[in-house]
Amino acid sequence: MITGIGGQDGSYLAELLLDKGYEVTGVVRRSSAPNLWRIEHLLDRVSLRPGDLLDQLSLMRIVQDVRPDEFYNLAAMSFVPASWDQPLLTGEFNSQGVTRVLEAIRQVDPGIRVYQASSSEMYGRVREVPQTELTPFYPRSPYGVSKVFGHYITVNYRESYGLYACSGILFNHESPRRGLEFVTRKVTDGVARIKLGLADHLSLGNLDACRDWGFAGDYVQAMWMMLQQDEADDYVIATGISHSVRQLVEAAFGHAGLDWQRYVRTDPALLRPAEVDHLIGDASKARRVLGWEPAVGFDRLVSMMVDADLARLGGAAGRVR
Ligand code: NAP
Ligand code: G4F
Repeated sequence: MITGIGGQDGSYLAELLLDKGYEVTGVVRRSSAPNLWRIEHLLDRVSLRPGDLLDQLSLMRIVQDVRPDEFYNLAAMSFVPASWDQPLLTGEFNSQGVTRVLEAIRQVDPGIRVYQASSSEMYGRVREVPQTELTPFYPRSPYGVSKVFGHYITVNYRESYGLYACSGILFNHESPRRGLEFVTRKVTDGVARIKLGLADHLSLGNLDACRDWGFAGDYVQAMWMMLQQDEADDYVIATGISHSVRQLVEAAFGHAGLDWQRYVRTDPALLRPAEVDHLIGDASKARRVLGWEPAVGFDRLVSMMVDADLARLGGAAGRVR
């Protein structure tokens, strides 16, 4: 069972589990216009159930009906800037939503294994470089704060009730299916638009921020591996290599044969009230215990995303012309 199956990670995880022969159920919240474009190619192979992290009864009912072996809680309000606009709702989804999931599992069938999608945003103003499972948290946004609660309530249900509950502390991971509001996809989409004559500039915020960017397809493998161990535990998942937004921009424009300095503008309105300056993860524990290794590096990730946006918009540009 996957909450957030229609999101970036949910779509890759559903593919991975189907390939392994799993029956996959996705939990999707009701919407007047369903947002299932990432899993359109899977719709005949997964079953979808209506449910919402805000609604305890819907979660209890789905868990009771389906009785999954593994529950991946990926649903969240995942865009950091939006968490300053809606801090209470962010907490309802990302903090209490996790408690609702854990409580549904505890009450219906405490034998269900559960994965919680925790985040490197919890490290915020980092206390240690690189960050490990033991590095103290110092979140810098309502999103980061909400994820710290989600992490600790997962640990707490494991320790209080013996649930097999894992918290994956994942560093940024991207793909052609990333939402257009996140910086990697905003850049690769912007590059494609400029290259195809659909735009003449790209506005960005802080170019100095550094992130440890990996490929989402690699990271969902780690989620699955965490639920296949003898004992539940928490793991950092990261590449161990960090790049600045400026380096991301150089790589993406360079891949399309463009000089980024001619097209990129900085807009102070895109700066955050409090920034996370530099994230870099140490995934030694995941390597040692799970045998997990990322396969896709930064340059291949960026070129894959630029190529995908060029292919997607190439048709649109042709139609516009
Ligand atoms: P995403 O693309 O934004 O997907 C989030 C999903 O959650 C969407 O399918 C969304 O459905 C669903 N959702 C939101 N609120 C919900 C609710 N109240 N009830 C049910 N479903 C709800 O995010 P992602 O990048 O795949 O990330 C997956 C998880 O990993 C998130 O928890 C995120 O915070 C965490 N994480 C991500 C990264 C990363 O770099 N991608 C790193 C660390 C942690 P709608 O279509 O209805 O909005
Ligand atoms: O791509 P971002 O919006 O991702 P951010 O804030 O690191 O959060 C993502 O990764 C987290 C894991 O660490 C997840 F938990 C979270 O759900 C999400 O997936 O921004 C990355 C960096 C920031 O420092 C931001 O200030 O890029 C900088 N940036 C510069 N210009 C920009 C922009 N970010 C966005 N979104 N848009 C810009 O124009």
